[in-house]
Amino acid sequence: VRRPTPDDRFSFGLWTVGWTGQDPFGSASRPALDPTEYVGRLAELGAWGITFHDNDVFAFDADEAEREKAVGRVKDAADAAGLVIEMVTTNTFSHPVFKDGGLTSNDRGVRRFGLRKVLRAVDIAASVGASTFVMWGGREGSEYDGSKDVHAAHERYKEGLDTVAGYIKSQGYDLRIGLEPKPNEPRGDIFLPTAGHALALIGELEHGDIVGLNPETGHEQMANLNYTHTIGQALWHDKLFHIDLNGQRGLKYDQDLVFGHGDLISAFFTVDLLENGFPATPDGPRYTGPRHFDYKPSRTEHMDGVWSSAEACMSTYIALAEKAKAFRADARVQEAMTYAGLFELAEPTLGEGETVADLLAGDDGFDPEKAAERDFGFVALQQLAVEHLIG
Ligand code: 3MF
Ligand code: MG
Ligand code: MG
Ligand code: MG
Repeated sequence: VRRPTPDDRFSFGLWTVGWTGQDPFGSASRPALDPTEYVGRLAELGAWGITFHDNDVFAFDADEAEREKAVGRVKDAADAAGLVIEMVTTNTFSHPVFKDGGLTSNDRGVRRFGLRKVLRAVDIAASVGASTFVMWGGREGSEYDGSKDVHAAHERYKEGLDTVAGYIKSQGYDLRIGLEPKPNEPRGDIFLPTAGHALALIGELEHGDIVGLNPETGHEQMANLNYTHTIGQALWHDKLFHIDLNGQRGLKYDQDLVFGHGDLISAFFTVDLLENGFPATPDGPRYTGPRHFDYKPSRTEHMDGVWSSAEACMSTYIALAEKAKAFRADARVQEAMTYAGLFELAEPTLGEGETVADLLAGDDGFDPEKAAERDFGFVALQQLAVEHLIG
């Protein structure tokens, strides 16, 4: 597999390679490096960009001068390494003040504090030239249904999101918000558990035009959903603003494995969709955003393993992109797709100018018994994908 280059637009959260291995059952297994060290190393590996939470670069209680200095250092390091800071986000989940949420806490004082923290992070995002502002409401939710007024919580979620989006517009920032759905963990149940829930909320917003999605592979899979379908539908809505690629094996805690180390066939079709469109527009694939990884280098690994796991995310993506190209270029695949009727689906069901009355008027000689005899050959098509995948 060829080496990644900035043209691939791979990016990493500082919290990914920066994860020290602390989990609910154990303490850190690796040292924490200075944020700037991760930047230089990621650039050497061929990454294009980085992303961070406010508190990945400065402490929760940092004052304004400390915040500015810390962000300036990371920005300088990114500039020196030739990396883009493509996305910034807010940590409204680690500090115990957010134990019942940031924008939807029952405590109004917490909500006002949370909103101020988010708005400050928006300023940081704009100042470092990010184009996406992600909002993952990790603590927005509950453990007990009796403890939360779900109606009011969504009113406050909408109020919070519209306040942030309205602020972005009023400041003239060139930023869009990407909501990140997740069904559970750390809350028993998190609001906006899936991309579909988030899309529905976006439809209710006053400033929904600049609010879209940042779906994560593992998060959708934790809800037993098909990630490729999720991003496919998000693209159809023109709402796929950003992605968090990683790996997950089944319905369990958020594993944040290396991309491809979960469901590999699903990862193949995710990359096929991102790279090859389906259908591509005349200008190329529909998704033009970063290829962003949100994974955790396993707790068992030394720092060397951290870097090789970051490389693994990129090289697996590149390998799958090459295989997906070869898959589509294969004449047998095109033939199997035609046989499967894949290209027929793009044709509108009603003819041009045809009314419902026209449709109801005649059966156009359609014979359901005959049509029921049709073979689609989907299994043969899937096997061609598997053959390309295992090559
Ligand atoms: C948690 C996540 C988050 C979000 C991040 C915003 C810590 O499961 O995925 O990572 O991605 O807060 O990008
Ligand atoms: Mg995850
Ligand atoms: Mg996650
Ligand atoms: Mg994520």
